[in-house]
Amino acid sequence: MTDCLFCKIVAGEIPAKIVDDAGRTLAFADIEPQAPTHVLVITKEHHRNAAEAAAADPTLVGEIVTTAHRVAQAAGVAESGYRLVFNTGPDANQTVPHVHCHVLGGRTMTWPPG
Ligand code: DGP
Repeated sequence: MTDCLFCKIVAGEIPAKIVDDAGRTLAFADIEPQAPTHVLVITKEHHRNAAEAAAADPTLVGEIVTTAHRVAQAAGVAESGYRLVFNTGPDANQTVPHVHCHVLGGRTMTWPPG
């Protein structure tokens, strides 16, 4: 998708700190980190959100989660714990309409989220 920010990162047109590039997913550091570890895992193919990615290919969201866990392991937060977030739609404050999974770790999380 030509006007999609994350598609431009996939294409190398916008720089990002890539931390994992394997198969159909890409992981890069969030530009506005909310935790010591804050990485976004996306699909290289454009889907607007997790539900649409799952509808297109049920295995794809599993690949995102597998990548997210590998990212957490590499960051050293897999054992202490981490949070995965798929914001979907305006009430969830999804600001980039390309499926992305936030991987947050390195601090104690609170609940409920804001
Ligand atoms: P969400 O609110 O769930 O749509 O999260 C979008 C995230 O994307 C947000 O945490 C900030 C991040 N972000 C926005 N623009 C860029 C960018 O150009 N580069 C990177 N690395 N992250 C970005």
